[in-house]
Amino acid sequence: MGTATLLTTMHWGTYEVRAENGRLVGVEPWSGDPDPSPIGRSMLGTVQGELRVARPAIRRGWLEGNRSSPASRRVDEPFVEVSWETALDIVAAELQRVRSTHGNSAVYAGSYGWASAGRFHHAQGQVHRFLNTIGGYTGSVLSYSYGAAEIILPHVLGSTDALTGNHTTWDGIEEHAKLIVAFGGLPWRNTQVQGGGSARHEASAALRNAVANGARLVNVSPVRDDAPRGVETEWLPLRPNSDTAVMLALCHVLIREGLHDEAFLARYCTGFETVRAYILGQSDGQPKDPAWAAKLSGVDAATIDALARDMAADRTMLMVSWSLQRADHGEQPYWTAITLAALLGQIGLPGGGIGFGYSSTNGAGRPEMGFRWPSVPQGKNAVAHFIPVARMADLLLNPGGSFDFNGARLTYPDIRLVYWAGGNPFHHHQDLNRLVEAWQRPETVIVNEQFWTATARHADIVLPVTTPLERNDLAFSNRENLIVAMKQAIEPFQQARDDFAIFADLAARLGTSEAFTEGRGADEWIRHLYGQAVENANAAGVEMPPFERFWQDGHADLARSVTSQTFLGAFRADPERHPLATPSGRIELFSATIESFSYDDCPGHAAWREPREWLGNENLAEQFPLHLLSPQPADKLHSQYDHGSVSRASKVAGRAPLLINREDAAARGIVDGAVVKVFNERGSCLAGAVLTDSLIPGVVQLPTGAWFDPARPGEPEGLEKHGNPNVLTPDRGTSRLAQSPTCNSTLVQVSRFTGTVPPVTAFDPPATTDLSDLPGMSGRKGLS
Ligand SMILES: Nc1nc2c(c(=O)[nH]1)N[C@H]1C(S)=C(S)[C@@H](COP(=O)(O)OP(=O)(O)OC[C@H]3O[C@@H](n4cnc5c(=O)[nH]c(N)nc54)[C@H](O)[C@@H]3O)O[C@H]1N2
Ligand SMILES: Nc1nc2c(c(=O)[nH]1)N[C@H]1C(S)=C(S)[C@@H](COP(=O)(O)OP(=O)(O)OC[C@H]3O[C@@H](n4cnc5c(=O)[nH]c(N)nc54)[C@H](O)[C@@H]3O)O[C@H]1N2
Ligand SMILES: [Mo]
Repeated sequence: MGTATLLTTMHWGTYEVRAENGRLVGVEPWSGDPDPSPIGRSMLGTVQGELRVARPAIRRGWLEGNRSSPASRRVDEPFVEVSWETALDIVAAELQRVRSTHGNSAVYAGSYGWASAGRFHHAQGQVHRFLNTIGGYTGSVLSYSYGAAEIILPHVLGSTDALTGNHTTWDGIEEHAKLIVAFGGLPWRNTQVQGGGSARHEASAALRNAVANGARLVNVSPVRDDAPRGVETEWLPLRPNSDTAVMLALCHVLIREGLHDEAFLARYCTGFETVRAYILGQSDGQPKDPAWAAKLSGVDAATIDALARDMAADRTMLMVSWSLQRADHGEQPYWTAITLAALLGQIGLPGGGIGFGYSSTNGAGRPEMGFRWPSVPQGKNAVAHFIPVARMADLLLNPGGSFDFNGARLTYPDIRLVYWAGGNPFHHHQDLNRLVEAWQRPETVIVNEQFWTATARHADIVLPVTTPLERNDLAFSNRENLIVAMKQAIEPFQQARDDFAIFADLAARLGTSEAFTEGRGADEWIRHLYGQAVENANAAGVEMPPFERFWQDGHADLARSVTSQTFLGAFRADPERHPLATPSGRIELFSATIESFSYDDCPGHAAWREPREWLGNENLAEQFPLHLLSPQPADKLHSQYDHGSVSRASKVAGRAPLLINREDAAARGIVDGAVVKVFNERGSCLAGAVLTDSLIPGVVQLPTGAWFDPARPGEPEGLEKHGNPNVLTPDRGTSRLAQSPTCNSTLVQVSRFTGTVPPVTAFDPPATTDLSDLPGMSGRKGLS
C-alpha cells in the first residue's frame, strides 16, 4: 500500500493527511491556511479507533420485539451485529411496513445535522433524495443555528442576506468602520468552522486590520473572552438575554437627542412612527430609556448614553452573533438591532450598518463566489407535513397536536419510524431527558453513523458509514475559492459503507434504483456534479480546470468574480429599482403581516418581552440563581470527535469544563478543577469547574459537545455524567412566530459534587453480540 499524502477538507479546515500501509498517520494543516484550526488532529486515533461502528447492528430488544417498555431504547442496551444483507432487508421491510400501514408522513427524516464536508456524500442530501423516491417523509425547516433569524429577517429585510451570506465584506469594514459594536462578541473559537468546509481562515486578520486602521471594537457580552484573539477589544458586560433592552435604550437616546437619521428612515423604512411611540413610552407608558434598560441589563445609563452618541458620531458597524436569537423571544434582538441600525442610517454604506454572525463561522464577511455550487438533487417530497426543526420532541410526543408557526397553524403527524443520517439529536436537541422519553414513541429508529454516538446508541438499527477519508468527494464551499479533490486516503473501516451505497441498495430493494442513482455510481456522480459546477462557474465568468486536471492536482484556486460587497448597497443607491422583498419594499420597522398574526409573544414591531427564564425572573432565580450559557465548543465541532485528542485535552476531571466566576465558586466552596453538579428542574449533569473572572457573576458557561452520558444502573439516577448542557436547557420555541431553539435562556444551580464520582462511560463502545447469541430469533423478521 505504501505512503500517500492527500488533501482533504473538513468543516474546520483543509488538511494534508498521510496514510502509511493503510493506517492514518498524519494530519497537518494545508499550507495555504493563514490561521489553521487544531481540530483536524482529532481524526488521528479515532477514524480507525474502537468507537467506530464496525458492522450493521440491531438493538437486541428491538429484535426481540420489545418495543413497549418505557425505557427500552437506552444507551446501555446491547446490540446484535448482522450482515449487510440482513440489515438492509430489515430496513427495507420496515420502511415498507410503515409506509403501507400509516403512510409516508409516519416517517420522520428531518435528519438535522452537520454530517461531514463534501458535496456528494452529504448525508442529509442522500437520505432525503432516497426517501423522496419512495413517496417522501415528514421533514423539517429552519436550523438550530439561526431559526428565529430565518423567520424574522425576511419579514423585516426581505431576505436572510447578512445572516447566511451577502454580508458586507471585510474589506469595507477594515477600511471604513470606526466603531464596531458586537453583541454576543466575536469569539475566534467559532470562526474555525464553516459549513461545507474551510480553507483559508481570515476573520482574525480582518478584525486585526480593522482595529489597526483605527476602529474601536466593543464586545457586548456577559463574557469577556467573547473577543477575537490578539485584537484590542473593550468589554461591555451585560446580563444575558437583555440585549434587546439595551438596544431599545440606545434608540431612545438617538431619538431624544435628535441623532437619528430622519432622511434614511423616511426613504428606506416603514413604521418608524409606531416604533418611536413604543420607544418613547407613548404606546405603553414605559419609556425604553437608559434608566429602564439599566435595571434589566446591569449596564449603567451613562454608558448607554455615551455609546449611542459614539455610534451616531462616526461610521458604525453593528454585529450581532447568532447566539442572541437562540434564546427566549430570539426574534427581538435581531429586529431591534435592525431598528437601531436604521436609526443610525448607515445601512448600505461600506463599514456601516449591520450584519449577523461575523464570528459565528468563517464565512461571514468573505465575498460570495458569484454562482451556486451544485449539490445532490433531492427531488420532490410528496409529504406536505413538516415541523420547524426544534419542535422534534413535541412532534414525537403529540401526534395530532397543533401549534402556531409564522402565521400558520400546523399539525403534528403520527410518527412511527425515524431515520437519521448525519446528525446527532442527542447532542443538538434541548431538554434531553424529555427527548429520551419522546424517542420511545416511534416503533423503529434507524441511524446511519460513523461512531457510537448517543444517537446511535438510542437507535434500533445502526448502519456503519464511512468518513470522508474513506471515499472520494468534492469540497466546494460557499465563500471559499479553494476547491479540493477529496480523494480516498484509507480503506473503509471494517464494514462501513457510504450513505449513498446504503441508500442505493435500499432503493434497489424498494424498486426505485433508477430514480435514486440515475444509473450513476459515486465517482460518476462526482464527475457529474463537477460538470455542473463548471457550467455555473463559467456562466459567472469564473474558470475552472477540467475534471482530470483538477483531480490530478488535488485542488484548484479559483479567481473570484466578486471581491467586495456592501449589504443593501444597491437598495441604498436606488430603493425604487432595488426594493426589498418585503410587502412595502422597504425595511419594515413595523410589520403589518406580523401584527396580523396577533401573537402576544411577537408583536408587530421590535419590542422587549421578558424572557421566561433569565436572571430577571426573580422567583425562578431564587432557586436557580445562575444563567447558563452553552456556547459552541472551542476544541471540536459540536459533538464530532469529542473522543479525539483535541477535545479530550480540554476536559477537566474528564468532563466538559464549566466556567464559573470566582465569587460564585467561592460562595459554593468550589475550587478550580473540582467536579461540580449543575442542575435545574429539568436535569443535572457533572462538569469540571474552571474558575475565571472572564464572566460576570451570576453567569456560567458550559460548552456543548460532551457525548451524552446518562447514569447507568447503580449510579445516581437521572445524573448525566459528562457535562452535556442539553440536559439543562429548555425545549421551548422562541415564540409562536419562529418556534426556534432557546438554549441560551437557562437558569441553573451549581454545587460541589460530594460522594463517589461515577466514571465517564460515553466512550465505552456498547456491548455487541452476533445472531448466534439470540436463540430462537432466526426466522423472525426475515432474519437468516
Ligand atoms: N445547548 C445548546 N445546544 C445546541 C447549540 C447551542 O448553542 N447550545 N447549538 C445548536 C446548533 S447551532 C447546531 S448546528 C446543532 C449541531 O448539532 P449536530 O449537527 O447534530 O451535531 P454534530 O455533532 O455535528 O453531529 C453530526 C453527526 O453526523 C455524523 N457524521 C459525520 N459525517 C457523516 C456522514 O458522512 N454520514 C453520516 N451518516 N453521519 C455522519 C457525526 O459522526 C455526528 O455524530 O447543535 C445545536 N445544539
Ligand atoms: N469551534 C467551533 N466553532 C463553531 C461551532 C462548533 O461547534 N465549534 N459550531 C458552528 C455553528 S453550527 C454555529 S450555528 C455557530 C454559532 O455561532 P454563535 O451563535 O455566534 O456561537 P455561540 O458560541 O453559541 O455564542 C457566542 C457567544 O454569545 C454569547 N452569548 C450568549 N447569550 C448571550 C446573550 O444573551 N447576550 C449576549 N450579548 N451574548 C450572549 C456567549 O457568551 C457566547 O460565547 O458556531 C459555529 N462555529
Ligand atoms: Mo449551528
